[in-house]
Amino acid sequence: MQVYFAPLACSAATRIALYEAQAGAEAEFIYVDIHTRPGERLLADGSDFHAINPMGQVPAIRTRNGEIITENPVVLQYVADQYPQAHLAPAGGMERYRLQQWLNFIATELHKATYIPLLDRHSPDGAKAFARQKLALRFGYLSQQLTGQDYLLGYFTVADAYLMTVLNWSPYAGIELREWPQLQAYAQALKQRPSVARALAEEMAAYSAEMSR
Ligand SMILES: N[C@@H](CCC(=O)N[C@@H](CS)C(=O)NCC(=O)O)C(=O)O
Repeated sequence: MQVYFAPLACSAATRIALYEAQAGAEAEFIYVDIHTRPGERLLADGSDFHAINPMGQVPAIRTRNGEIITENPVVLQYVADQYPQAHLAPAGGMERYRLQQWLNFIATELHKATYIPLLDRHSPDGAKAFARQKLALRFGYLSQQLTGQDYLLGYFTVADAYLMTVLNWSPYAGIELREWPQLQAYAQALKQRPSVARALAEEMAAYSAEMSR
């Protein structure tokens, strides 16, 4: 499997999932520059990533059969399904819908509606205020879900890989996680998990290298 990623972007969730499944060595991680050349999406060989994902967004994966899959909730479920022994996603039934519920919540309500306007240097103050005003309801709901259990579904799944990736942006988005003790405790505990610690350390090193170029 090839994984198109950008350092510290939402594609880090795929790296966490692969490390959790002890399958990092089976994946080829391909760097996409989404940070340093606005408007362009170049690969290291100078080719245009839009030819792979017309949206120019990470993550994208190429399966062993050559299929390209995009959209984080789908990419993560694909990875989970490749390594069923790692139990990164329920196989089916209501539990699978619960996983999809959380993946979509993270993608739409947190990642896109809340964090992106706060992270993007070009988003206007009005957009930032609009996003910030959404935070309390969303983080309150998450805190409730994480009260009395360590993971969104009660055990580690790809939804936790995605949530951790997004919460990790909090300092850069001006979000004080300490105002939500359950979320802060969740993030602190997950950062100790070997797959998460390794993935985030590697992503941070790649980000620092990118910024120093
Ligand atoms: N809908 C996409 C969004 C992915 C996305 O926003 N990726 C960001 C990185 S976290 C990106 O590639 N941004 C560059 C861009 O939007 O041009 C998904 O769920 O995978």
